[in-house]
Amino acid sequence: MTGLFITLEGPEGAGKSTNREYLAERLRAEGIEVVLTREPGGTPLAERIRDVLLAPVDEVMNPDTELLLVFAARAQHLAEVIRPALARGAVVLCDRFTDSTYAYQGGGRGLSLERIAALEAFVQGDLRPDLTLVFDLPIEIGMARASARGRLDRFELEGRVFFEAVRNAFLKRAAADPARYLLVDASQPLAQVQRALDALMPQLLERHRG
Ligand code: T5A
Repeated sequence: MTGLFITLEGPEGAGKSTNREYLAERLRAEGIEVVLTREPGGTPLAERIRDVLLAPVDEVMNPDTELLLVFAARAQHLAEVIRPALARGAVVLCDRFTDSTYAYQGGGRGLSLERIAALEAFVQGDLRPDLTLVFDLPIEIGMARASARGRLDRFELEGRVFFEAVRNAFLKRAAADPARYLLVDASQPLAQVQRALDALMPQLLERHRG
């Protein structure tokens, strides 16, 4: 048995958390150890960095500061949670990972993709997700779902141009590597989205068996 690293990505309110729980239930029913985690965050220290990243404050956060905080949290998360879980043979289901950095800090903020790639290599070495599910939907549907939850975080306060750039960055990454990415139409009713995940189960079980 081998560990399997699966990330769930997409714009705000796309259903990543909801579907992460669903996949976890399906995998656990097969007797597989599943580690559910998220970024930024996943450890007490990384969750403190998350609070800094998400809390709206008067001082504008410099985009480089934002980028470095995201990778600082990731370094902690990898060392404390992700690498040990994969070494035990668990399936790690992570709500957002480095594709979000390419989409938000690269696409949204306009930071250099080469700079992001350099930090990715520094923090992750050659570790990349085995599979990335990109939940895609029009911006207005995702924002309506996210807003229904109440107070908006620092990213959710951005405007339409920012979110279009984020969405396009995810789509571009998914199109460039179809072997690693699976695009899911997240604008469909939840039952239909979950049918697409059901269809993925045989492949996941086979890959986990190695
Ligand atoms: N960030 C993160 C960066 O900028 N750089 C990085 O490197 C990283 C890792 C994190 C923020 O940090 C930024 C990006 C983010 O802005 P977050 O809370 O993890 O924030 O991300 P959000 O996208 O804000 O999380 P959300 O909870 O809003 O979205 P989810 O998890 O995609 O959506 P979910 O599952 O909570 O669903 C939202 C609502 O929609 C319903 C659900 O029941 C729920 O009420 N829903 C559906 N309704 C109808 N049909 C469907 N198909 C539905 N699917 C879900």
